[in-house]
Amino acid sequence: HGRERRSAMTPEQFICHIMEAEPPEIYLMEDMKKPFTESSMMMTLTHLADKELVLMISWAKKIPGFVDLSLADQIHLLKCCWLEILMLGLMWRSVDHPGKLIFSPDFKLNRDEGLCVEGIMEIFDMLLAATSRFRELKLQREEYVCLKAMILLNSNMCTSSPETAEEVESRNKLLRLLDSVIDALVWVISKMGLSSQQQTLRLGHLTMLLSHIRHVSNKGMDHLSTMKRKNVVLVYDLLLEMLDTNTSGSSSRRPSP
Ligand code: AOE
Repeated sequence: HGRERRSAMTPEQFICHIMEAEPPEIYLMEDMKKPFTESSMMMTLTHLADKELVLMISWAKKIPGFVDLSLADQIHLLKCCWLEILMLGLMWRSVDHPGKLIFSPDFKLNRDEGLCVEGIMEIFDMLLAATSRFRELKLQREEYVCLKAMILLNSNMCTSSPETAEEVESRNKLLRLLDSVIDALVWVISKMGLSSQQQTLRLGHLTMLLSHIRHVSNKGMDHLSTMKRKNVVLVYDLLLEMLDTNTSGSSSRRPSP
């Protein structure tokens, strides 16, 4: 059934759907009282992330086939990759602003502003470095939406193998969905007028950047849990639960590829 569904949608149609799924920009519309303190900056970032996570759930549900996965898989995928997805979005918004992180249209930070939060500058630098790489590659919007869907659908891939028939079914759907996204990305790149070798290289460079994003996300998660221990971040209960599953113990830590 899932296979028929997949072949019923061309890569072009798939791209159309995930382009339309893109969440709107978020404005904070608070008077940002600069200079920031450690606490006010973390509060602002947390407030932003909170709003983004709500939109992220609606975004995921608009990816063709996502809601056909088991609910357990849907939740697990989002739990595994939420910070990577936020970070890729941040990189996309910042790609034309060297040296700046565009958290939202009304909340832009220079690297140096990271000085007021202990340990955040290291993360900022990694985010800025990955953003520069996307700038060098001249990342296109269509490529960006494919990469974001790939992060979501791939985040589960190396966890415990399915056991029940339902789990196997959902896993198979997931694999076919990943095929669709890869097909879509390959199609987008093929429209760019590159030689076939350059197309292959571009696909390689773009997908290799995903391992850096995973790395920065793991570092960011460590940083967030440090902040939490210091009680700097006010985390909402639902959100706190997710943070715990990603930072408590090495068993739940996904290895960097
Ligand atoms: C990156 C991109 C972005 O758009 C926003 C933010 C804000 C905070 C930033 C982070 C970022 C980059 C890395 C930073 C981090 C602050 C410290 C770290 C700079 O070094 C992220 C703030 C996140 C605070 C919320 C934490 C709880 C979220 C838990 C999620 C959860 O529980 N659920 C259930 C997820 C639901 C999935 C959709």
